[in-house]
Amino acid sequence: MEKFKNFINGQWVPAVSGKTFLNYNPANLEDIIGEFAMSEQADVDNAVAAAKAAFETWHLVPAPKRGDMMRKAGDIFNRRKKELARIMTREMGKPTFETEGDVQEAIDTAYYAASETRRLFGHTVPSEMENKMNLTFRCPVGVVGVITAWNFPIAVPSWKILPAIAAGNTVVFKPSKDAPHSGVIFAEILEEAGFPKGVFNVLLGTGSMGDMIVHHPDVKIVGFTGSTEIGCHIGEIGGRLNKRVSLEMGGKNAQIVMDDANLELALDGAIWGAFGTTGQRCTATSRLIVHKDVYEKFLDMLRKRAESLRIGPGLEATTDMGPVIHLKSLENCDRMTKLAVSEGGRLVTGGKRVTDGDLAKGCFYAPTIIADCDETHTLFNEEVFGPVLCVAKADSFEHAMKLMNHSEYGLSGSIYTKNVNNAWTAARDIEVGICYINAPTIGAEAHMPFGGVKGTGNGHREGGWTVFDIFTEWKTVYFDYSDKLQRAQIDNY
Ligand code: UN1
Repeated sequence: MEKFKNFINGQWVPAVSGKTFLNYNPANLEDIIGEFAMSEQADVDNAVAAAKAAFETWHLVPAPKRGDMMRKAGDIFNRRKKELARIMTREMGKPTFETEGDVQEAIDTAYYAASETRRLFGHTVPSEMENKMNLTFRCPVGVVGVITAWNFPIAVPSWKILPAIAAGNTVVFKPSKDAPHSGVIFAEILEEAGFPKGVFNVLLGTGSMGDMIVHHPDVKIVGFTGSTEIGCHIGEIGGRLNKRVSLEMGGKNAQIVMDDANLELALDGAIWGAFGTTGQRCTATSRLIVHKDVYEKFLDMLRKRAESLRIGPGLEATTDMGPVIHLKSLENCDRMTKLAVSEGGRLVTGGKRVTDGDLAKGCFYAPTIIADCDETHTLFNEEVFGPVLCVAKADSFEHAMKLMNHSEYGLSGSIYTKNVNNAWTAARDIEVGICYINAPTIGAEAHMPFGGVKGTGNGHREGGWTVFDIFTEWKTVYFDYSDKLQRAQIDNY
C-alpha cells in the first residue's frame, strides 16, 4: 500500500510516533488510497519551528521575487491538472470535470497572487505637520496555520496558502483527513516550484492535531474552512490567545425563482447549485424559494432533471454526480430527509441510498428534493452538506426575500428574475457575502472576495485583493524631516 508522509522543512518525513491512518475512496470503500502519517504534537512543533525559521529570510525576499515562484507553482498546477484531478476525485468523489475546475481555481489563484506581489499597495498621506510624510505598508505576520475541508481539496487551500506565502508569511497546512493526498500534492508542487525549505509544510492527521496548530504560540494567524462547530471552537481559542483567525463555515444558501424568470435557466442553476459536488459545497443551493405561480410547474421540471442525473464514480466520464464523502454523511442525508418528511415536507424524488450494482460499495445518495418546506422545518434551517434540496413556496417577491433571509447563515444567495427593480433590490437586501443575479449560488471566481455574513464567517474575505487583509498587518510610518520636535495635535493648532 502506498505510504504518504508529512512535508516538513523541505523533507518528506513520517510522523514522529510512526502512527498512520487509512483513507478510502468514497465511490468504492474497498479501494484504500493509502496509509497517511498521523501527526501529533511533536510533528506540529517540528513544522512550526521550520516555518518560523524560514520566515526570518522569506519575509525579506522582495515580494515580486516571491511572485515569480508563485507563477511557477501555477504553471506546475497547470501541467499536472488532469492527473491531479483524478487523484482528487479518487479521494473525495466529485467527477473529474469538477476536480479539474478545482485545480483551475488554484492556477488562477497562483497567477493572481503572483501579480499582486507587484501591487501590495500602501498609502502615502499628507501629514498635519510641516516637513513630515505619513505612509502605510503591509507587513507579513509570520507563521500561518491553514486548516481546510475536503470538498475543494486544492482550490480552498490555495486561496489561503498562496496569498499567505506571496505576502511573505510561511505556512503549516493541515489538509482534511478525508483528502490528505491532495495536501501531499500541494507540497510536491510548491517543492518543485522552488520555495525555500520551511516556507510551506504539510501535516497529515485528524482534527485534534488541528487544535495543536491553533494553540501553538508561534502560529500567528489561522485560516480555517470547515464546519461551524469546529470554526467556532477555533474562534474561541483565537480570541483567548489574541491571534487572528479567519473562519469560513456553514451555509444554507437559497435560490429564488420568480414568476417572471427564465425557467429553463433557473432550472439549470438550481440543478447545478444543488447537486453539483453532490451538494457538498459551502455555497451549495440547499433551499429553493419558488414563486407560487410557477411552483408546481418548476417542481415538475426539477424532478425530471434530478432523476435524469447519472450517479456514479467520479472517475467515470459519464458521471454527473458522484458519492458523498463517507457513510456518516450518507446517514445524515437520510436522517435529514426523513425528518423533513415527518415535519410535513413532500418527498418529490430521491430520499434513498443508491445501491445498484457496484454502487453498493460506495456512498451514493440519490438527488433528493423535498417540497412544501418553510421556516419551521429543520431542513430549511440546518446545513446538510449533501444532495438534499428543500423547496418553499413564496407568495410574492417580499415573501421570497423574507424566506431568503430567514437563515442564521449568509454565504451566498441567488435570484432568477427579469424584473430589474427586484434584481437590484435583491442585490441590496439579500443578507449574504456573495450574491448572484440569474446565476446559481455556486461559481465564485478566484479574483473576487469570498466569504459570508452572519453565522458563516467572522468578517474576513478570502480571494481577490481582500485576502491580503487576512495575511498582512498594516504598519504606519511617520517620516519627519523637519529636524525639530513636532508635537501632533499640539504644535500645529
Ligand atoms: C466551498 O464550497 O468551500 O463558488 C468553496 C464556488 C466554488 C468554491 C466553493 N468556486 O462554489
